[in-house]
Amino acid sequence: MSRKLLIDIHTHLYLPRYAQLLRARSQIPRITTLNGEERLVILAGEAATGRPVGPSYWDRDAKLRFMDTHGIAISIVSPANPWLDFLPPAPALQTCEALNSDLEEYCATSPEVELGGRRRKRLYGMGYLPVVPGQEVGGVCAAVEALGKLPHIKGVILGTQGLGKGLDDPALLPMWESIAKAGLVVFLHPHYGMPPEVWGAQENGHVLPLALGFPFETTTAVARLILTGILDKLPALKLLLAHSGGALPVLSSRLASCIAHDPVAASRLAHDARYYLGRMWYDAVAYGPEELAFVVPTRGTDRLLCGTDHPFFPPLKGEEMWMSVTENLDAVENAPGWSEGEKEGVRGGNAVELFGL
Ligand code: 5CU
Repeated sequence: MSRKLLIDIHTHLYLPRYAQLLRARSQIPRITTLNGEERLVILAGEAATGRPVGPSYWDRDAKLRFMDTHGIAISIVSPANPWLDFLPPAPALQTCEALNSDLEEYCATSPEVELGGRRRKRLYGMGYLPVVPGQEVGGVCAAVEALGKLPHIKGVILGTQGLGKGLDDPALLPMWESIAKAGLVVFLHPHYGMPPEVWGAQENGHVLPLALGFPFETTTAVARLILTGILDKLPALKLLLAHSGGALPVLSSRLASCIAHDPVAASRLAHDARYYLGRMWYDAVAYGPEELAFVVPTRGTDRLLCGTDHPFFPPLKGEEMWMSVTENLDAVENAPGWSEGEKEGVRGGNAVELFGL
């Protein structure tokens, strides 16, 4: 494994206050107890027994140990799904403020590391937004403004439900404007996948919702967002896409061509769809060098950044090194035709640039 600078921009947590919230619930999302063991149940269609959950989700020392084991110098942590999506508007606002304050504290009191001759924290964060059905967009903008004042918060994590009508809802324009103004990175992340019935009756565990449902959700949400023309209106908006942008890199020319053949959609955009995809950033959580190569031709390696998806995908046999991490690092190492400098950028340099570390 490389000993060069490694920064993890896709790594999650449930803050202790959030875990408590899930423990108090009797419906999904929830943390329940089965035979004395805590279990996490968050996905639609997931068995009521869920999967094991423990300190790797909320304990900062566990996060730092994981980072040390895998040679990660700095992590930009983001709350794991489903964020505040299930709360009514007023509790979402209050909980958002409290959790973002917890997240700032979590990062501000983390150990330091030297980076380019300067001392840096090992943990920075991307915070919550109270984007839930029925919320006034003004409340969301106020949360963005508050986040922009927290010194260790570098962005926001955003799901796809919006205020109930998705991210292409015109009512969200003030939110995008305030995020761009605050200079925060938007980490777009899936949660809902596809309707459970598309996966059929055979029991396949989490395989299909995670392998296909998550990336398809991102693909659809981002295509819809592009089609609003938001990136023409807000050139400063920084969008970072989870799981290497889902299917978008491989569908980009098809999307561009379908738009070019549709007078209504085409008239809304100043550029070809590939231009907008080239304006976004992508995590390198694709698990294979060939798949990373799909992301690169139009995007360039300077828009790819390493991620682990910790604490999800733990090793089944408790191995110290997580396969979900080493597979992604090997993919960068073996990406066809990349120079050493480009690989170093993907491992850490591009994150320094994007997040202003
Ligand atoms: O394994 C999972 O369910 C997940 C999840 O919910 N969120 C995520 O980011 N990765 C894996």
